[in-house]
Amino acid sequence: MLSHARIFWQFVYSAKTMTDHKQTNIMTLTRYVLEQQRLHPDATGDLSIAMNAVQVGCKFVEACVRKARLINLVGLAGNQNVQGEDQKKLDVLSNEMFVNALQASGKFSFMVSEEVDDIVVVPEELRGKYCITFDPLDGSSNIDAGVNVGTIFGIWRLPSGPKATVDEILVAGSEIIVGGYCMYGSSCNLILTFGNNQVEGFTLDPALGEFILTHPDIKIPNRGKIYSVNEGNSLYWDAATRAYFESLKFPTPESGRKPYSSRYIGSMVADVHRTLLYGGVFAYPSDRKSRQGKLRILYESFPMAYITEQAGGKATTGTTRVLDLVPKHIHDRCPIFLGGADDISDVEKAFKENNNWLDGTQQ
Ligand code: FDP
Repeated sequence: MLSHARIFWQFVYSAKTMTDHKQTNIMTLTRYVLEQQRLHPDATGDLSIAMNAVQVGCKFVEACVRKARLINLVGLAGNQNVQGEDQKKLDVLSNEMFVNALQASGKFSFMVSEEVDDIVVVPEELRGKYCITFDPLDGSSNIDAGVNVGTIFGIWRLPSGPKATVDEILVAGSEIIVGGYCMYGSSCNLILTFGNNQVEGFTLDPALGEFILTHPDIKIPNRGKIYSVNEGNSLYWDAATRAYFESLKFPTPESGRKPYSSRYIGSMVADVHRTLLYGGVFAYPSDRKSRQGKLRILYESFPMAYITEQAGGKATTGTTRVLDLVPKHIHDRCPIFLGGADDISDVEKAFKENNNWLDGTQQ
């Protein structure tokens, strides 16, 4: 979309116009996807159909999250409610919904879900040219407390199309073609990039049941004022990680900076969303207990790193660009620092100058 058109949409979709429904020319997510399709005259429309399935999955999860407490969707899978009926944990239910919707679209051959141990192989008659990786309900340990949770997804084109074999899934993150997440919070926001240095944010209008473009062309500030990390792990950090966070909390007089504020929700989608909008750094570094950090490469780190880069930011393990990683197994993890370009350059510098678990200098 052209930049003057962006300004137009930003103006049109103020919170007021969303609620009063007087606008008759609105940029829904479906319309946006179709416009992107039109920019590529050779496009088959497959990706648009695939995105429709993702959208349906997100709307379903949003509806469930909203009423989870009321209809016994919180708690552990395997529990029974007072009527003696089996309860389905919200993340199990979300996974089932996504798998069914994505499979039915006929556009995917493989799916990798946080909730499923093995690759989900789509039956031959429904196979398509894409692979999707997703975490249907990320941050679910927060769900009982009503904290924001989200769905994260990444889409890859399979070089051999519907005839692809599973080894085509484990490729570098830079091969990703769509990255997105949907945050279920005080409002439901879907953030999406197809590349081209464009990241767009949509908000679900519950009355219309449509995602409306509300945050066009998101750009992450080069430098922020907030850091977001689980400091409870700091005992186990390496010297590089400690040095970096110390530099944010105790800036030198020469830097001319004030100490950064700390914000950590403990739900990746919510922490990344804030970082994207306000700037700063979100991190889940490696530590002595978990040398590969906690977050999963295929369906957490890759999509979030892609979104961050397309918004003008950077994502690193400390020593390597996240999107240069090639996972060996579908549920592999990696350390991650993502945020504004200047903030992440400081992380890279700290790792060059200090011992760390990643290059083996810290033992
Ligand atoms: P959760 O365990 O609640 O599903 O990878 C999952 C995740 O949440 C991320 O969303 C979040 O950033 C991270 O784990 C939080 O981990 P800690 O509790 O160890 O800080």
